[in-house]
Amino acid sequence: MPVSKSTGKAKSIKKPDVKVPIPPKQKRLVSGIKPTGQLTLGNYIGALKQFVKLQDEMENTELFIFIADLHAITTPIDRQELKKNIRSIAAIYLACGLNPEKVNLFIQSEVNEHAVLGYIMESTAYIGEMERMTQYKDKKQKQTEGIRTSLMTYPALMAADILMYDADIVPIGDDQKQHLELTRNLATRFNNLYGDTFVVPEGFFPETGARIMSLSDPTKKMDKSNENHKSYILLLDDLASVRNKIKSAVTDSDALIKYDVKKKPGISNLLTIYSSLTNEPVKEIEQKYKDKSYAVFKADLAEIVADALRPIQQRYFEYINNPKLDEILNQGAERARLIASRKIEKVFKRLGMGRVK
Ligand code: ATP
Ligand code: LTN
Repeated sequence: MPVSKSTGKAKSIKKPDVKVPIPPKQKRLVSGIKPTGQLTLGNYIGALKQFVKLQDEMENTELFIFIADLHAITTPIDRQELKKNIRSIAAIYLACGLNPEKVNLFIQSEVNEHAVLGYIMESTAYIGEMERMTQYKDKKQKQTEGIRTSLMTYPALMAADILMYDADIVPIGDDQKQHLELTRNLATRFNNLYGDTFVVPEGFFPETGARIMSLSDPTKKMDKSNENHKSYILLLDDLASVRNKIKSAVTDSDALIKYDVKKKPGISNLLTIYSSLTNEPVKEIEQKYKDKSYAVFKADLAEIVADALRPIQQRYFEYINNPKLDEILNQGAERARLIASRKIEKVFKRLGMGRVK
């Protein structure tokens, strides 16, 4: 600092009269996918495609996208399969167009703080809230014995995943709405109890395709954990079987190509897939196929799906055995750990835990 010759005191510098623009606060986007199986077309349309779009469209936003392997052990899973799924999903993320320059891509279990904050969220949530979760009730029904405690408490871990990074925005499919609402409640409750700590996040739901349905039972969600292989399309399915699955998708008997989820769930689901992959509005697709048969519509859709998957599959094989994939995951985990460790320190302080001052 300059010093006055006469008084020896520090001279204050007159600031130039120019307004320096304050840079907008960086936003954060967080989302994850469970490595419980190979990814489906539902995951692609409802999640991956949205991540890529958001990465390209959102300015001033840092993305945290992770493979939620801690969530994958809420139900039994073979260790070799889990290992394979984790790597495969990471490669698919990149193959679908996630750019590691813009996105922190990492594996959840490599950032220990997730489990710690998950426990703290369990200590913020009430049992009644957990028991009310629709996904828990559905999944519990599918198992007869050995239902794991974490199947019920898992929304607390999901809340931790989101709140850890002060996420402003969380892109998710329709089925995760209830979990996000719970996350918002837990953040607010914690803030009220212990002082402002967490950002209350907003969900982001795709306009079309938030819920792609099963091809064999269009009243149920297309789900990679389903036992019927014809009910879903995997992103890595060979293209001949992709075409077959589309062609044998369940539709009704009146051959009218019209969107009506209640009366015609099968064809409505196929229209949604068509519209999500081509960006054509459903109304225009209905018009285009006004006088055409289901068979013609399905044959065209089969090609559209195959065309969408072909480049993804090509890029997938470039990544899967490439050490570059590990570099990207290391880099992502490092950045995530930095933010997560700071957050946990703050949370411990708020709670009066340990010796943090
Ligand atoms: P599981 O069958 O093990 O419950 P899942 O596919 O429902 O798995 P994730 O793989 O964790 O769950 O889902 C990742 C993202 O993909 C979530 O945002 C979820 O909402 C979205 N998603 C999953 N299935 C569909 C679907 N059929 N339609 C649209 N989005 C989906
Ligand atoms: N619960 C989600 C996966 C998931 C997630 C998250 C999504 C785990 N943690 C955080 C968004 C943000 C699912 O089952 N699809």
